[in-house]
Amino acid sequence: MDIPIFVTIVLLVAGHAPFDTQDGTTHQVIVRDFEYHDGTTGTPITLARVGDVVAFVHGGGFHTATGGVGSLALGGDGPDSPILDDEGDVYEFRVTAAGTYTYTCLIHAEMNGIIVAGR
Ligand SMILES: [Cu+2]
Repeated sequence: MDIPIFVTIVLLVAGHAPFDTQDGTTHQVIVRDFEYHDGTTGTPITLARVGDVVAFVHGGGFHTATGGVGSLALGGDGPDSPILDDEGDVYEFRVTAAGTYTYTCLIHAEMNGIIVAGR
C-alpha cells in the first residue's frame, strides 16, 4: 500500500473516530499475516494521544515495527522493536510527541502501518 492511499484512509478513519482516547490508553496492534492490525480501527492505522502506549503483539511469523527511514514522523521517534518471533512477544512504544509516525517491518517491506498521535 502506498502512502497516498494510507493518507486517504487516515483522513477517513480520523473523520469517524477523532482522537477520542484518554491519556495513558494502550492500543493493541496485532502483528500477523504480513499486516499490522489495530484492535480499534481494524486497520494498520492507530489513533493515539501523547502519553498513550502502542503495544505491538506477536501474532505469528517474524516481524518488526520500525519507524525512522522514510518516516513522516514529526517531533519524535517512531517505534523501533526487536524482531517479534515468539508467541507472547510484545513491544511497547510510548508516544511522547504529537505527529504521524509511519513504520514498517524490516523483514517484509510490504508491511506498513501508521500511528497518528494528537495532543
Ligand atoms: Cu514482517
